Amino acid sequence: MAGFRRAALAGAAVATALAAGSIVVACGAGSPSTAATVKLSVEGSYIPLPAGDGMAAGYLTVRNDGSGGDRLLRVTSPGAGSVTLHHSTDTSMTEVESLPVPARGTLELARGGNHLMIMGWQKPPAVGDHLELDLTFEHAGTIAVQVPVKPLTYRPGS
Ligand SMILES: [Cu+2]
Repeated sequence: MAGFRRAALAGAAVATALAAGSIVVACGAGSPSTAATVKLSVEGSYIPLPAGDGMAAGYLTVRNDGSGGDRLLRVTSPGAGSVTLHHSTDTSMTEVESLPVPARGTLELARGGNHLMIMGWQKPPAVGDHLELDLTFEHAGTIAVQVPVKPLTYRPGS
């Protein structure tokens, strides 16, 4: 909730949608015609059903159709105690402070790469459930996404 309040104080908007969130903001002090904008949408989110210890990964794509870059700073959930940002390599993974969303590009959280680590579920997740994730960005504010829990072996597009 602190994140929401901070975002609201900063004048950012909060968007909620069932399958995808989208938000547009202008930033920078320039005139409207020259200011960089970020135009974010969240696509393809899912959580493979955790194997049993309650620790789950979260995957999604943040698309930026704007001319300015942004940064994913924090993810929280009303249904989970902790959500952290992880960077993976072939042999290890480390928690990171933030992840960049390039201008006119995407931030991909996908198997084998960057991902969310979700712990402390309030109730054991089941396939078909949705978990709200509140993604807070440096410029775009907070976007809430309802993320579906999928079978452990689910692959996007399959
Ligand atoms: Cu991880």
